[in-house]
Amino acid sequence: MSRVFDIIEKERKRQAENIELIASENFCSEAVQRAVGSCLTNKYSEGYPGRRYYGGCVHVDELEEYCIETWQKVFKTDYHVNVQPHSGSSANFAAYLSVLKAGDTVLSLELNNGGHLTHGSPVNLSGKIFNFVFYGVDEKGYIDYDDLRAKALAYKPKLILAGASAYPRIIEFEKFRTVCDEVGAFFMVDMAHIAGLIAAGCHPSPFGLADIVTTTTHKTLRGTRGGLIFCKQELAKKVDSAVFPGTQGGPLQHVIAGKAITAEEALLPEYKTYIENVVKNCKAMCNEFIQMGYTVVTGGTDNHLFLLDLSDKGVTGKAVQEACDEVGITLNKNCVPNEKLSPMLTSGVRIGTAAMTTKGFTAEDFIKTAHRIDEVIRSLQGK
Ligand code: DSN
Repeated sequence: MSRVFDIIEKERKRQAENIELIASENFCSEAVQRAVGSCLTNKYSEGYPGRRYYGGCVHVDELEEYCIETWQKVFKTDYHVNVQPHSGSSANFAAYLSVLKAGDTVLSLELNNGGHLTHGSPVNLSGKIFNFVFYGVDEKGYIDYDDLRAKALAYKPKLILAGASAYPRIIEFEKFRTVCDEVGAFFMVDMAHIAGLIAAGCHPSPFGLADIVTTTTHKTLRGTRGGLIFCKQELAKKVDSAVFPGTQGGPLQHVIAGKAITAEEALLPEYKTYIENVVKNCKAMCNEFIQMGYTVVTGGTDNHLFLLDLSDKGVTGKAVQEACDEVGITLNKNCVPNEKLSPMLTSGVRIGTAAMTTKGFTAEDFIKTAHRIDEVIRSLQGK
């Protein structure tokens, strides 16, 4: 047997035994894994259903159309859907290319304040091709909507982007739409982190407000790794051609099958209960840290994650991440607003409850884990 299967087995065991608190991770179902590991991986199908560059696409055409319809049901939308992006990053690039030209100005949330690498970081292609400018967060860590409007009026961006990788609060999409209308900008939402909450009705929806919505399918949506783009019907052709042939070649039909099953699962009543528990558990764990005297960015959470600001604890995010790894708790270091340390060290950690809620953790389990992390942090303070 290949050595690869030994490695997979070691990772399976790690996932089974560790407490997984990385806010962007989850455990997808056996059905999703079976679809992604299926014979569909053998099929080339460049193009779109009914318009392929290869023969033998009758079954993948049916699959891709079914996947599209099922995602429209999940978000109760008639937006056009492109299910081919290989990842969230690919989805974002195609979305940008559908409405922007090189050098155009885009307004987004900065990486250090909770944004994402593909939202214009200078080390990412997005920041090299487009002229990204940034809005910030206020002193508590909430999106500063006055700053958003001021920057929009000052820079006249062609596109304004809402969405974050490390933002614990509700994002007020209507406020973004109002600013976009005021300056004539396209409105794009990258809902990757909160897509599951939106699907379950636990976060306001961007559909009907945003021109383009991108997401991954593996975070709170709990599916296979991959990306999706939704857009208003008038942008459908532009988005499709930005994905293929603009930025990708052949779609991954085995992954599209996994995305279709992810959508089916998100339509089940038990998925809504799951997401409600994710949010309830997150509040319980976050409140326990507050009770223990920790500084939490924005003072709490409305979603599936929260950020501990450790600047007043004399430990770095990196040290806490590494010490937690040693006791079987997986989380990640994270910048906090107005970060003073480098992204390799950071003053904070990000904690999410989506994955362990899938494993059946209750609020009490998360509270116990908060105390375990506190012990780890206190042991570091003595060093
Ligand atoms: N890198 C992911 C996260 O951890 O939030 C987002 O793509």
